Amino acid sequence: MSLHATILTIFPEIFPGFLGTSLTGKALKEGLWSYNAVNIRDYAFDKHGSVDDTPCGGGAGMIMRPDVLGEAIEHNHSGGKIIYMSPKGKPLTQAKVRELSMLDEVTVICGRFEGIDERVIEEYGIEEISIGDYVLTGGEQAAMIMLDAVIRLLPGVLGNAASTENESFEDGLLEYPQYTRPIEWKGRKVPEILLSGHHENIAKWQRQQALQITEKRRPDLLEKNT
Ligand code: 4H4
Repeated sequence: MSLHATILTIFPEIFPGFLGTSLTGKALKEGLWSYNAVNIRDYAFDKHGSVDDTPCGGGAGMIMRPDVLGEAIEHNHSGGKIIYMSPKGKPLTQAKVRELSMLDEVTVICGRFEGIDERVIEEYGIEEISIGDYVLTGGEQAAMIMLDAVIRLLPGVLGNAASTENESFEDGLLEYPQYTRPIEWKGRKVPEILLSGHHENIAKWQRQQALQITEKRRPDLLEKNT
């Protein structure tokens, strides 16, 4: 099973970007995922390639036109979920990443300016997703971050060495602290329990550490799991 991403953007040249390197780049070469970056400007109606206009009712910035974006969607979307990257969207979580990693195809709209005309979201039943409570210059950055997390979970990408069971969020908690050699570094030793070889006690310690870190840094995650 592989994932095909249709990416609607006014900067197709940004892709694959960092997704073309390391694990995601290897997966791209191996066909574990693929993408088609579509230039929304190719669907403009005028020779200037206009894709945006001023907001009705006033306000700063420009809004992506529904007629142009709609053409780009209708000529490139072949079924499946359509996602729009936006600060107004539902926060991206590992659960959502896992859900998206099960899809065969996904269309991702990268907003620019101050966003897109609301009627596009209504017309195509688009799901808005945010990667965080801040405003970027472009949705392309957000799309690449989301795709990175999704591609990482595709079968064959991480290989057998790495497992995702205990990583942050998979069990509803932040991950426990990790250590490696040297055993002592600047007078700081690796916790003895991790050198004991007693796997049951190590697992207990790691669970306790994960609960402690989560309670301190993200108590909201604990509330969600009660
Ligand atoms: C889109 C800015 C929508 C404002 C944008 C709006 C994010 C983010 C992002 C370029 C574009 C910005 N995308 N998570 N955070 N007016 N995208 O900042 O709808 O709020 O995903 S608006």
